[in-house]
Amino acid sequence: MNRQPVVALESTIIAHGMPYPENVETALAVEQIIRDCGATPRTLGILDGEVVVGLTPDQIEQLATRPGVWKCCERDIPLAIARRADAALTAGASISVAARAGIDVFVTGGIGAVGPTASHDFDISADLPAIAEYRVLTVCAGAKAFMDIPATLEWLETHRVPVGVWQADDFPLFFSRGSGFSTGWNIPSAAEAAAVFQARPSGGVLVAVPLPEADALPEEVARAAIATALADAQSSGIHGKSLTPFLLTRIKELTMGRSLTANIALIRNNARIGAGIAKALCA
Ligand code: PSU
Ligand code: MN
Repeated sequence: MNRQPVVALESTIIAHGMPYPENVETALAVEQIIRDCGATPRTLGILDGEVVVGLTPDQIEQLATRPGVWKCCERDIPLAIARRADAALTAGASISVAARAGIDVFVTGGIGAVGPTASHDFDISADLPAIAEYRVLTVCAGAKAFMDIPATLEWLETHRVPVGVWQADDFPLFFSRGSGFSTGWNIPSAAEAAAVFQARPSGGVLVAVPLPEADALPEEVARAAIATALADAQSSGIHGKSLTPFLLTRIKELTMGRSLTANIALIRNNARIGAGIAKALCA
């Protein structure tokens, strides 16, 4: 019996990653792209303490507009359930939910990674251990340029995660394309990504897709905006889980909206590639 191709999607990008109404428009457009490619989208979130695998458009709107929606990483899920909270799931939290629901492919924008000062503050995103542990293939556009990319790739190697780059060599930098760090696996096709996932006995696979050239920010533009945003975060005392949402908002202002255009383009692109891999896994 052939299984149906399904693609899981996260909701932190909706509630905390983009402004309203672009967040809802993008979430619904991404679902439609996946349907148009012949797969079924399932956006994940928590409403009133209930884990929902496949939010309705109305529920997506609620997560985007209700006040006080949590940014929920995996360790926060039990508390969100106990408190009957509304919670958007990070990539790592979504991967854990997708694994439990038997969904093989998860599509996101950027993943959390090893932070620039991790060697003394231990700021390593919980996205990474989820990617390593759960039986899910994650499609992303890399990690933001201020993350420690070589340390992130080392972490993934230590934890035995195959990391491929879609039809390119360099691990991408979310808003821009090449980081200068090769992962050693240039993925030519959805069929090969699927075959690698199937050949791995347990745990996940990471597929990093450079965003389309036309929508990419030049690396200097992205780096300059990120540096200013990071300095602003520091002077405003922003840290921990508030940092990524703060930076995304500030970078959008500093780039006069170009970072948001890039973000929307990359998640749409990832959806198309993720749907293709989900179909290859069912072929
Ligand atoms: N990076 C982005 N955009 C995002 C996120 C990360 O460029 O929207 C979100 C994802 O949901 C990711 C989470 O799982 O932030 C990582 O948060 P942290 O860095 O606090 O682990
Ligand atoms: Mn962090």
